[in-house]
Amino acid sequence: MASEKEAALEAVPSDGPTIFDKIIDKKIPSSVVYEDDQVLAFRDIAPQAPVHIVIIPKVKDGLTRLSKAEERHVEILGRLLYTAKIVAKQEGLENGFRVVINDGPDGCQSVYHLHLHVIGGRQMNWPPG
Ligand code: IU
Repeated sequence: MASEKEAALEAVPSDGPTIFDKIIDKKIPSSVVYEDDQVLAFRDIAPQAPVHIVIIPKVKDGLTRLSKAEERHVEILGRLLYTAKIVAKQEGLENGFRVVINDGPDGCQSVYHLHLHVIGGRQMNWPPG
């Protein structure tokens, strides 16, 4: 399996469907930890920490990456961030956690459907790699 960095560098930024559409449609299995009418949160298939959850909007609406965000996306962006808080609490991350959004090749984005990573359960470092 390619490393996350390799996958990101090989990924072609596009507006087309991604694997996350299949996860939303339950066409491929995922370990869902939270779901409502707007967002879905599931365990990352390649966790970088004891807790690693991916949060996505159910409707992409052009939001392939953060740099494509427009005014109409403000509400869903807030909803995604608030979901990070809900999920972190649910996972028992009382001592803190990290929220990450990778954007584009330099940001190491491999799936072009905007998503937040909630990472926790261990001491984080700074600066990130
Ligand atoms: P990135 O920010 O685009 O690099 O994050 C994509 C994440 O999606 C990455 O951490 C993958 O491990 C994760 N993922 C997944 O959870 N399930 C999948 O089927 C695929 C990727 I493909």
